[in-house]
Amino acid sequence: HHGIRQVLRDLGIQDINAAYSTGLQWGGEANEQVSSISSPTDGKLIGKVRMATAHDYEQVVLQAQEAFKSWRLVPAPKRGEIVRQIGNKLRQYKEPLGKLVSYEMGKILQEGLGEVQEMIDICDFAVGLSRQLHGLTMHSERPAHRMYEQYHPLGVVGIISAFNFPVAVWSWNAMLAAVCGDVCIWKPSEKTPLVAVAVQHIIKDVLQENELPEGIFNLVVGDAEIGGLMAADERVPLVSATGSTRMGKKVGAVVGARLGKALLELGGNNAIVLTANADLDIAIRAVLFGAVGTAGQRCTTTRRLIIHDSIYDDVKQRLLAAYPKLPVGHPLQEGNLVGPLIDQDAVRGFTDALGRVQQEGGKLLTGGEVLSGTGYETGTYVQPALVEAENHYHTVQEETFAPILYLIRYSGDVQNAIELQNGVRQGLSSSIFSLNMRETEAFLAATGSDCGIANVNIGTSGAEIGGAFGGEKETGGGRESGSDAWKIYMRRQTNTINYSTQLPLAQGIKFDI
Ligand code: UN1
Repeated sequence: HHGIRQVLRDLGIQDINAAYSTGLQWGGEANEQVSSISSPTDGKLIGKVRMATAHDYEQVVLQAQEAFKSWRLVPAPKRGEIVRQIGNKLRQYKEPLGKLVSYEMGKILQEGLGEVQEMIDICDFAVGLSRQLHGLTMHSERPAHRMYEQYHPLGVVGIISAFNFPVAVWSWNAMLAAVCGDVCIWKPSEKTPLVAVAVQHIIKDVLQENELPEGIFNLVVGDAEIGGLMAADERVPLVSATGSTRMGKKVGAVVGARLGKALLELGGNNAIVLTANADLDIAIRAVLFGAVGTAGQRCTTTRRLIIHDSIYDDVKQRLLAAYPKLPVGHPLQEGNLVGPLIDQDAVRGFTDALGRVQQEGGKLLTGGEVLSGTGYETGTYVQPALVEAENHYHTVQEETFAPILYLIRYSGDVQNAIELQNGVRQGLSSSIFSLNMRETEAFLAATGSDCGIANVNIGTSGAEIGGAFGGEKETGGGRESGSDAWKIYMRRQTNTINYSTQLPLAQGIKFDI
């Protein structure tokens, strides 16, 4: 179907049913627990994967630790050279890999290709970074002393990734970790392991071509138990986890209890503020992409639209005109903009939330149907919903990973809109549409948006890789990808060197015997 067998062959996956579990072995082993992966787009079986056991996990950690011993000695720009080759291989495989992302996860092909592009871009970023892992030098308070800091590789980095960005978010972590001299163990979402297997194949080729151990990049396809082992494992100094706040609280607590480092990228409840001074022509386009793109399954999806009284009816009419026309259908078919939800559970989450919000007083304006009939046999396609609601409703306060957009009215000045925007437990992404600089600057000020990402005249989703990505409050506080996010993947060391014949003590302390 849609040539997916050919796609798998193009990716070098000859016999997916022979399956994979770890970075150690490619197929062959007797399978105890096998997971069948079918596409949310048409319900067809794509392949089966052997789930890793605790024993497999143990082997992978040992392999990773062994690889770290040599990888950390490779000069950082030489590590960058390996990442450059990975980026080139990804360019070569962009088309089939993007297709597989689209088919296994359900996002439209444009977004599948965009996801692979994000991987390529972070490779380029990491290559440049490999020559810029620098610390600062400080002036010592003591004569003939020098003080500086340096960054050393950290060790084994655990990466837990989510189904919605099944490969890109891993690459943000893995490519930075790699140039930093770390090795990583990747536990992809159980819902999207095949694309992870495909990526591991690509990586494996690069490592083999360079006679490097495969233990630099490891893959463990497993369930929450494997994630739990990783979180508790003192041999894994950093665990980077993307997913729900519920998952992050568990992982964060376990990592924290052993004083490990956790990089958490969790739920969002992202709002766009439309003030009376918004350019509605661009704003509506941003709202549509943010709210229904990826079928509402991005952590940066626009979930709340905070609209000024004076333009409320206009905005509502424009959205009401657009929503019923949204092309919902097979994501590999050109022209469709909204694919399926990942599975039946997600569909239940969507319909439950719509039921609950209406009980709380919300008004469903359009959409909300689970689609049926030709092309929709899987029961995973839904019509994106528009709901008039109030910010304090329990349902509005939660992140429902589905295309529901809550329209929320505000009056008075922009500070009232900011209060509503900040009035949720999550703090990932936010944006304001206004041509009035007093309003936009208020939104960006210390008393403005409390999110990790705050935009002006662009939407909440689709961040570039060059910036630090992540959010505050229940979003978990982690920052990944660009800017100086690399620092968490290294250990910082402060060095003070005395080249005098004396031993002066800091703080002027006299300690002479
Ligand atoms: C996610 O949904 O976990 O900003 C990541 C965006 C994408 C990344 C989303 N670049 O929407």
